Amino acid sequence: ESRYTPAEIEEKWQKVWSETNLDQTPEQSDKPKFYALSMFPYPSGNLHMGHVRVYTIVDVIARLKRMQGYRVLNPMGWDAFGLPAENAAIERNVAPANWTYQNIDQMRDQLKQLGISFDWSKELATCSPDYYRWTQWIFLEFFKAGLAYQKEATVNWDPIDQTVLANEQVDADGRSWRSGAKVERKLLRQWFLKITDYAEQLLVDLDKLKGWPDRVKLMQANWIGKSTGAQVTFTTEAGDEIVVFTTRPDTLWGASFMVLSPEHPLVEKLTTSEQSAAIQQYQEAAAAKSDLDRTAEGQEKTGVWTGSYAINPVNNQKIPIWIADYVLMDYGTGAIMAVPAHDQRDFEFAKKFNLPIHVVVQPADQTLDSSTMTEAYPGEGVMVNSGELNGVPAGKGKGQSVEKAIAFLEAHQKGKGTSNYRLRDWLISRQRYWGAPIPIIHCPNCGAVPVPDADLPVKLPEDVEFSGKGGSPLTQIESWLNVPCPSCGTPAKRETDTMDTFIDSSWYFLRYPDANNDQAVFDKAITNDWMPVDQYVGGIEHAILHLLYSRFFTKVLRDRGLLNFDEPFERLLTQGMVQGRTYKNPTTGKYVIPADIKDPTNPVDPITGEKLEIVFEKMSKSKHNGVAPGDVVNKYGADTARMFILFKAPPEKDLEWEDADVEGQYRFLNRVWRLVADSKLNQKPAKDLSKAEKDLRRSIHTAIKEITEDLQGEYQFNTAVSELMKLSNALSDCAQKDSPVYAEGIDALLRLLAPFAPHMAEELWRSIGHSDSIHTQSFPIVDPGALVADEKTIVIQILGKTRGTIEAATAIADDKAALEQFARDSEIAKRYIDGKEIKKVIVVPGKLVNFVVA
Ligand code: ANZ
Ligand code: ZN
Repeated sequence: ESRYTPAEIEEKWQKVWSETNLDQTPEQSDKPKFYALSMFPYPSGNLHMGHVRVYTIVDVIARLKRMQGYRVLNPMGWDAFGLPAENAAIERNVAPANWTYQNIDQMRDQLKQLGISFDWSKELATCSPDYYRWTQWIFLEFFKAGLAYQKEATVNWDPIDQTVLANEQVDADGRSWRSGAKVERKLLRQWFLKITDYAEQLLVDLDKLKGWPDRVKLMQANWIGKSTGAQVTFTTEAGDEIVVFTTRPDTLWGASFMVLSPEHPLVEKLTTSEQSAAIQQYQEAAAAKSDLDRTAEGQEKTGVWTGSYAINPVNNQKIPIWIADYVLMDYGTGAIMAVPAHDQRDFEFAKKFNLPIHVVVQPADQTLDSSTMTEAYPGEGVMVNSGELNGVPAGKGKGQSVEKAIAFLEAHQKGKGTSNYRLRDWLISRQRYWGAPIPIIHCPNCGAVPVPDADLPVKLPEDVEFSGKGGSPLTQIESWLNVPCPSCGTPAKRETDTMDTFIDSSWYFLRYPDANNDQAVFDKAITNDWMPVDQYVGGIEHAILHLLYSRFFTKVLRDRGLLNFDEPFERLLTQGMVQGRTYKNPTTGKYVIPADIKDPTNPVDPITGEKLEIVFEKMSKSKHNGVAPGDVVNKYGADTARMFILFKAPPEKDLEWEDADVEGQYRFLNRVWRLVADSKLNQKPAKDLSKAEKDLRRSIHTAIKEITEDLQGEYQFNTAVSELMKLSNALSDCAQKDSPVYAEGIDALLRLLAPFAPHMAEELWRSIGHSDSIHTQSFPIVDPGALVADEKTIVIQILGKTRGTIEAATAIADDKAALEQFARDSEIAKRYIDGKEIKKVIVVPGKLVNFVVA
């Protein structure tokens, strides 16, 4: 009898599949299309279990859909620009391109070992000029649409190395990763994409995403952060207008001072000479703080009076104008009306600087008194001290104070209803080398001029030195930097910033369908045919930025006439983490290396002897709980690794890596192997089925039904694997291995197994005499007729004691009276009742008949 040798058969079939182009994307046809997409990895050099999980999930879906008659696109690529390559260059003097491509080669091999059915002919790497040429082209589309612009923004500046740092290069103490210098903030002119123009669409279209997890949609909505309210115009004593954004225009009668952001353009004009020194000092201090520090809750409030006053437009009260850092310049209008009675930040500010507090909302259950309040009251109530708003219920909704206040403002031309978004424009400039160069030439006459199409890509120069000092290497290569202006010919300079790598990943899914096009970003007909992605699979860590940016790009390219759909990803599955077992010392919090533990059933600290805690946490080096995919594949084979990952937890849930369960799946595959390998199957048509054959057929089609349902939409792989195990048990238990029904069962088992354990399914499929790949076969379809039992087994009891079973036709078994009669007439009943008097008969239709005799 042959043995299951995964190492041999997996390599063998991977080779055959690749040689026969099994995974190649089919041409356009009338078959329905299915675009399966997994988030492409960063080529760090090593595949980890998280990768194995995503790509296994996407592979099962792709294989299933192929068998269900779809033409499937299942592509793979590399998110290959970014900081680690550049850090490697600085630390180890290897060129970022070499480092990256070596890593890609290594990871591609590891992926191939898993038997994922990617169409490798569509492989792309975002760092390749064939790809970033089009990233640059798309940037210019944004530029031409007025959606890419420059403005000043702060960066992290390392004063020792004289270079800009990415946030990841600044440690928790605010020091540079390399020089250790205290990082400063510096203003630089940088590029932005105007995502705010699409804020409303990005919010509203979330409703179209029926196949997305609610929590991801909620995170996106919160990130966009729409607030509705009003803009109110105040006038200063000198006659200047200050517009504020407020979500509570109804509290306008309670506004007792104004606060401007320290960066507000009117501050200089409003500042009196007495206040000027204090204001200037405050502005400098605020500039050094991050937005997060400025707005953190519970922060001691600080601020300075400008010396000027404004007039409250509804009650003509003279109110002082202050500046304070808790008001941000880039939210709303950069100025607020302060209502200390009903806004906590304003309350704290008023208390600190002794500013007046006016109550304008009275709650039902208490009476607020501004002199005794200890915090703001933001809740519901009734409007008071508010002119014609008095008596109106406070809050939003028809006929309530906010709507009334807006109507009042509009009627008196003091303001208007409006909304505001927390979403900011996207800062895409990076002062780094390893990214797509922004294709702009700065000309002293013409300003920012796009690089002409014919000159794309603007290639990254290759002989570059990486010192980590003195700014991006691109600023130092004169031959690359200096070019004539494309429009007037004057000596000009290239833009030296490269693009945020999130740009690369905001459109890669549009490129895959036509990945090798060297004439255009993609062929519109091809990409519009394949898009939108039918199933996207990836990590929850991308719930906000990557998905939002991809949605934004899709909408802009649609508006540029390239795409004919609104949303890129129809369905989204966010897979859970893979967690490993850790041994943690509860007192020190340290993780002990598993090899140092003598008795795993009673783990103790090898040094202190303390009892260790066993907890499952995300796999990582520092916790010594990683499991290398290669090790598992070498020991058990890819099919077992895949089966375990799919079986252990539903795909959205975290998965605890347990060697015992891996073993369990290995044993299961071995059972399947013994069941099928070398079996002689009766391929004759089945007729006149025996009871046992009918039962087996019912098991077969129940498995088909359950698995098909488990894989429809929700992708319950774990329960599908359980069904496979049940079916395999039913087949092993079958006494009639020469029955055509048994052959039908083996056929179904292999087809059902094929998406999960593709190598084994292929090997066994061929071993029972097929010459075509199982992966080109159809997925089994349930025969509803096989599911209905035409007989049921009924237990016969006498005085509650089981005496035997009888087979009753379903129609009889399910009918109480008929079943009783049928049971009375049975041989078993007659034998045990043996003429005694029947006092009572308990009948459970479909199951049991119990005779109570004297
Ligand atoms: C008066 C008021 C009274 C406010 C009240 C709130 C409660 P969200 O929901 O986050 O949009 N605000 C406006 N612009 C600001 C800025 N640039 N920096 C800091 N705070 C700003 O919050 C909107 C509210 O935050 C606005 O409504 C404003 O305070 C403040 F009982 O105006 B409110
Ligand atoms: Zn010019």
